[in-house]
Amino acid sequence: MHTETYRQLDRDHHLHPFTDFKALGEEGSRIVTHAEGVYIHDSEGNRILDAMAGLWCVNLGYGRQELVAAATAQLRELPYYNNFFKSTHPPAVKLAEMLCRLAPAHMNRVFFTGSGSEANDTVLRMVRRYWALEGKPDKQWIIARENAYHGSTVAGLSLGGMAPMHAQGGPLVPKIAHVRQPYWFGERKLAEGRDTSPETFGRECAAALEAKILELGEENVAAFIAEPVQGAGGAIIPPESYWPAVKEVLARYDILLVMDEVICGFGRLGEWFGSVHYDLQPDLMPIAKGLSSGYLPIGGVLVGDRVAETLIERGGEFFHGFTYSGHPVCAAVALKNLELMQAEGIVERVRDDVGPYLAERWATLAGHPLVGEVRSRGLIGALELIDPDTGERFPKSLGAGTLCRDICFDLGLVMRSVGDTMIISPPLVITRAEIDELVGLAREALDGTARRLAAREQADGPAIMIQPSIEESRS
Ligand code: PXG
Repeated sequence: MHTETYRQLDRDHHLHPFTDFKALGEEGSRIVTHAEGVYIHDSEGNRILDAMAGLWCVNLGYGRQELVAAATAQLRELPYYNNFFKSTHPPAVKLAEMLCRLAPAHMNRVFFTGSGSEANDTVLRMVRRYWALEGKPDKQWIIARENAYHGSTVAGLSLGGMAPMHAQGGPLVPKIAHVRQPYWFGERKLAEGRDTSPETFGRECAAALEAKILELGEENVAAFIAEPVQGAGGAIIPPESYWPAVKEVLARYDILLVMDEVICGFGRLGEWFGSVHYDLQPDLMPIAKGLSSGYLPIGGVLVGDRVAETLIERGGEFFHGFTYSGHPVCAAVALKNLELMQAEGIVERVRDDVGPYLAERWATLAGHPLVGEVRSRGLIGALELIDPDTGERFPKSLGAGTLCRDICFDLGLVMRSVGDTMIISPPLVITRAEIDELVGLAREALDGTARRLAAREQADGPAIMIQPSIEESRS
């Protein structure tokens, strides 16, 4: 079919996730047809470096025939059976065992789901159930963070802290509170215009968590949920003081720690889990995305011994599960994905080789006049766009981030914008040469963005009204 035919059918029949349906209908979709390694290809013949690994998930890169073979073999053997009613199948069992081997030593159980959102629904059910079984049914409050993303189901949306999402989804799940995020550049430096050090700010954010626990009453608080590094919120890498200070706070109170590893899990930060990178011992870890390198949908919750033992010994039946919990084909692909990551030393490669290399190359963008801050950790990176004349954000109406994102696409690079924060999260198999290409394209895109913004300002205000982007519906 021709590109225009696809566009027309897409416009007529397809409602896209996180999309202004009308605006996209007018603009038309990009049709991605195939992919290999770190590159995607579209129906108009463009080859584009996918510096987002799809949606933070294609960790092993595109086109891995071993994953295709694992799926095909499993489809032939047993395309579907469930894990309900005292049944299971080899792929689910083998994947569970392997995951628990890779997870921190105190995590020896996994509950499978079909996605990260379902994983966080499971988290919500599990933590409240845990405390009820412990004889503390009042411990129901879950503390999350502002601007967090934990998924799009009602529980995921409620745990998340994105105000525009909350405005559409209510009423939300009760007894979820949000505390401030450790986003020094956006919150402290720009929004508040103060220059407290990142380390002080990190400790202040941990103190805000403690204040919230005291306000709600420890006897009413079930858990704190957070990502090691906030992904969708804008690749927010907390100040070094943040996690140690949060650990100190949590040690004073009896509440569970849930680390959302949907993005940071499976090598993104140079360890199997972001929690290991930050030396955290969570009670629960929701996982998805990189678990199967995105080849098939699968997620889950890794459960620490403390919670698992209570659920097993005292819980009776847990009335929760999904038709596709531990789907055999998804599980077979996830297992093969983890085996390949292990055999090829992908996690160590991120930690010792491409992670430090990206950090070094990415940091060279700091000198660009549009860039107010550069940060990276493992294979996550961000650039904060600012107006060089004021050192502040550009007026929202200029849509600087969206403009930069669109210029990236035209140059052959997928780089996301979250407001005016540009973010990357490339496949973990990216080579040094491809990192050079990525950084070169990002620099070109920044130059192009600067030129276009200057032209607009000269034309006395925004000449072109920019369509609200998918990303901006969240920021
Ligand atoms: N937790 C985190 C930390 C996530 O990033 C989810 C849970 C939900 O997972 P599912 O599989 O239900 O989507 C996510 C998902 C983006 C973007 O544009 C990010 C996600 C999903 C879609 C888009 O950054 N993260």
